[in-house]
Amino acid sequence: MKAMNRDNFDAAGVAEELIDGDGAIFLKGVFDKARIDRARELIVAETEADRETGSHFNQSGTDARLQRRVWFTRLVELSPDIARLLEDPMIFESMRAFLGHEFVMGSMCASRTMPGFGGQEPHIDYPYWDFHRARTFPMRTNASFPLNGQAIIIVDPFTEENGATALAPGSQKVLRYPTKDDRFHDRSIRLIGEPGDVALFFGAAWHCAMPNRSNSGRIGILVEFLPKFVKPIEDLLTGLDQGFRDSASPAMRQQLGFDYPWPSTPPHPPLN
Ligand SMILES: O=C(O)CCC(=O)C(=O)O
Ligand SMILES: [Fe+2]
Repeated sequence: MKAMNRDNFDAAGVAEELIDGDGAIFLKGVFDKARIDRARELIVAETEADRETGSHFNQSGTDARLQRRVWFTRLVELSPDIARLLEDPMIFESMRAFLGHEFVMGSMCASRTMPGFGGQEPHIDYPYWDFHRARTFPMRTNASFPLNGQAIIIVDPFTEENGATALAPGSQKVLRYPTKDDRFHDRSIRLIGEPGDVALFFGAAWHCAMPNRSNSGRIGILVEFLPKFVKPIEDLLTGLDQGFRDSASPAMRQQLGFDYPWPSTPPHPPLN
């Protein structure tokens, strides 16, 4: 899998790799360790309790309790700086190139898989997450243009042992929900990375969180990006801290959907 850092970063190159290449790329050393450590401490404290926090693609009821999630408005309450990781220019410019200049964020959660977590089923992400019911999508829906971009901000080191995400390179090219016959585990690679690295991928690529066989948690911050016209899965605005909302930067306002409100009128006068 390809990787870039701030010195050789090229947004068009990222977008090309996501659609025509492996479907995934690593951005190395995006965030410094101190900033990630501060986020980590808050997320660890928040996920100590054994309760179900709305995870999905799990293979058993026990796993749902071992994949603990902290959702966007709560992350903002814990620390606006965690939400502001989304403003990083490498992530922002990559998604502008990939999903259009007015792309939005559809979901952001910290996900901590606990020791003993069994791993997710191989899947594709929203809006394709129920593509096993392909008939509920428009005819000829395919992956010739993207309706999703994913980021995993790595908080704990992602290792084979603790369940680093598995992903099948190139699988994004044929839009299909993976089945047992696809032998996902024979053809997947692992997203091994260090705190502060960011894995970007096209959610049409088959992937899943893997079993956590270590004796500590594995935290990643999972972000879903969407073109401006796709409905986000998470309610990002109800209960969102008013101060955060009022002081949001242009990059944050765009990602919260303020540049493309609903209900709406056409944003530009019709051409004569
Ligand atoms: O946590 C991971 O490694 C991947 C999570 C994921 O793919 C999902 O929840 O959709
Ligand atoms: Fe996923």
